[in-house]
Formats: sequence, structure tokens, C-alpha cells
Amino acid sequence: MNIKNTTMLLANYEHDGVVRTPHFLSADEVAAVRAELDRYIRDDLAAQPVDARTFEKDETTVRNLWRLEKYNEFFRQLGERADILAFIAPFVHGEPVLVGVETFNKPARIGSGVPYHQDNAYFCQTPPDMLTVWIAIDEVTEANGPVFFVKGSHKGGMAPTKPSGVRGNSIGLAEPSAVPLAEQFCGLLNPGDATIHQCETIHHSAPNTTELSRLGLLLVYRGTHTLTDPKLKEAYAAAVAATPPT
Ligand SMILES: O=C(O)CCC(=O)C(=O)O
Repeated sequence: MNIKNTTMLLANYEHDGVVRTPHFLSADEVAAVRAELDRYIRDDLAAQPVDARTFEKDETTVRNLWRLEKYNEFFRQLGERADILAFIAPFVHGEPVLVGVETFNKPARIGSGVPYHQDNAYFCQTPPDMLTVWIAIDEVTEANGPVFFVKGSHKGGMAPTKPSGVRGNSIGLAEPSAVPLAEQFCGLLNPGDATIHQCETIHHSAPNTTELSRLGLLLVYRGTHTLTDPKLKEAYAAAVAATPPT
């Protein structure tokens, strides 16, 4: 990690619900992540439980890897690195615990979109001291399906949801944000750069129709003090039953 001015990052995160952190991983670390993802998909994935992944519509290409912290030692160790946990602590207002390591692969040509949503519809935590570090493994451009975030939307609480019918993103917002795309925070990133978004920040991404993959590695953390909200959990369970991730 080569992160400068954490105080300013934290202030921007509290204000906007999202912040860009250049050089979260070095070029060597990005290469190691890519090599291990390739190896895991090639050698291990077929033998893992179905909750380890979601495929694109072709039923072959990986859309998401889930639970890497459980199924892969390299990614558990990365997510629990002491320097990353120490950096994350003030963002979750307490002691951070790794909750998940995932990918959103957004493969070339067939990478599907992600509907407007708030992650806390999935995480169901109160207070919402939970976040995602979204690390670019490929370059993220305007063309290959960057994540767009509605700045400040984490301050409005949870918006009404509806089942989305999208495999891997089963619960979306009942209504998309009225904030024009041009005014949203666009997560354009070089490999190794990251965004950090709070779990109630509204975000979405478009399909990838380009020839270039847009692979993101996600580290998800919460403060040890957060609790599960039963009402949020009930809505999530209904959405997952309607559209299972696998
Ligand atoms: O990578 C994407 O396109 C969407 C990511 C996302 O929804 C998330 O980070 O919660």
C-alpha cells in the first residue's frame, strides 16, 4: 500500500460515501492477484461448492467469485493483512473484520451490468459501518463498465428495494437514482488503484461490450460492533429466493 493523506481520504469518504485511493496495491501485487485468480478458476473452482461463483449467461464465464476468504488461503491472507486492517479501522469507526473477498469480473463483450443498489440490502448491518474496497486489476475506463456512485447517498438511509432478477445482484433499488450520470462519481481506475464505498452508497455499473476485461477484486469489511438488522435480512432473503446467485 502506498496511500498518502489518509485524513483527507477519510474526510472525503465521510462526505461523499466513496473515495478513490490510488496505488492501493503495487504492480507486483496486482500481478500476483491476477495469477492466483487465473489459477483458482482453472484448477480449483470446479471442485468448490456452487456458492463460490456466479457465471455469466453463457454458464461458463465467471461473473463473480464469492467467499474467496473461505475457499482460498492467498485471498484470506490478503484481506487480513495488518496494514490494510489498520488503514480500514477509522473508515468503519472501530475494529475491522474481514467479511468477504469477491470479484466482479465484467469480462470482455459479455460482462453483465449491475443494477442500482445499496450493499447494505445484502449485508443488513446496523449501524452501517461496513464498506467495500474495490481494487482494479484491469484498467477501468469509461467504456468497459466502470462503477458509478451517487455521492452523498449514504446519508439518506436505506431506499426502498425490489428484487432485480439479476443473478449475483438479486436486490436492487425500487427506483434508479434521479441524479444524472454526469454528476455521479465514476470509478475510473488504473490497475492497483481502488475505490472505497460505504455500504449505503448507491451505485451501479453498465454491461461491458468492449474487447477489454474489467476485473475488480473486492475486500469487504465491517466494524466488529455492527449487528444484523432483521428487517433488512427478511427483504434480502426474499430477493435471493426469487433469484438465486447460482
Ligand atoms: O463491479 C461492479 O460492477 C459492481 C460492484 C458492486 O456492486 C459493489 O462493489 O458492491
